Amino acid sequence: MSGAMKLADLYSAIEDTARPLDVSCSRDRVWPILAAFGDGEDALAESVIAFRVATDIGHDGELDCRFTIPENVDPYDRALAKGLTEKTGHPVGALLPDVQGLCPVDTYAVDFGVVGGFKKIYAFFPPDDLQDLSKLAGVPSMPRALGEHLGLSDRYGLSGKTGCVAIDYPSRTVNIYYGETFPNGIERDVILSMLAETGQQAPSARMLAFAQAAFGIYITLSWDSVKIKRVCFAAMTPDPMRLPIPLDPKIDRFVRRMRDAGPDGKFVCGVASSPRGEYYKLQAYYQWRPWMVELMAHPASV
Ligand code: GPP
Ligand code: MG
Repeated sequence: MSGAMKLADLYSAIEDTARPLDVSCSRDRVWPILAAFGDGEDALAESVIAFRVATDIGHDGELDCRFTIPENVDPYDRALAKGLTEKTGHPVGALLPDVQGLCPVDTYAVDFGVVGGFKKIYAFFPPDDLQDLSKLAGVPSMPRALGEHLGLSDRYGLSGKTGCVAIDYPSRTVNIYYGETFPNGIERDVILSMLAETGQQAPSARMLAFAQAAFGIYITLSWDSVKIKRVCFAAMTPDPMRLPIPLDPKIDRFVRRMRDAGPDGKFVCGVASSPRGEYYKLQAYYQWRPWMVELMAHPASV
């Protein structure tokens, strides 16, 4: 793809994607977030950009947009400087600087809701230098839940393989993504015992079937509890319609649109267990760059 994509094109694409989802999109709200992470109209020309919807009630009426940012931008400094998030004494505010002090970061991405505004910063580690979970658990501002679950990660061979950390500022949660994990899918028994051992509800037959095709797992932690809040299984697919996922008419429209318009129909679908029950996530790439596959640790496709 050429570098011709301008911020204004991206803004139009967000509006066009939001409309059939009945998500209200305002330029005053969205533009400052796009403009915050790069200078000039071409700032995101080289970025990987994706749109995401989810099927749970908490995500209804929302469209999330996530994109990698230029190398010279520190995302948390920039988010503070542009007033996208407030300085805080909560450990969530110390986490990115702490991780940066300890681990090499290859690429950053940010996530925002068209309605809800700025949400997350993703720090991707180099694909050939995935990070030790025990090192991350030792980060002073990291939720304690990570340290509590090191044994579990060890048992599943996941400990030395953290590919990415995402920090959600308004929700005050952290996602830990395991990289280079299950290129051939995940065994049924592994899924069942992992969910049981992390205190999640038993999965539905549909979740279990979907999770077996997943290439990756990530967990969500908070500072409020030593329990793992969510466990999510992610699979890459050219066509989510093929997967056993219930899609309501709005999401169905989103998938069809992105399937026809997106770069070779690349989607990452996820199923998450959470305290409010299972839900599905559909992420469609709007602008793709081949190196994203490296950061995703060579995902298998279903
Ligand atoms: C999956 O988690 C998303 C990513 C690993 C990053 C995608 C980044 C790009 C630049 C495409 P999530 O953010 O959807 O998790 P959650 O459901 O907790 O928001
Ligand atoms: Mg997602």
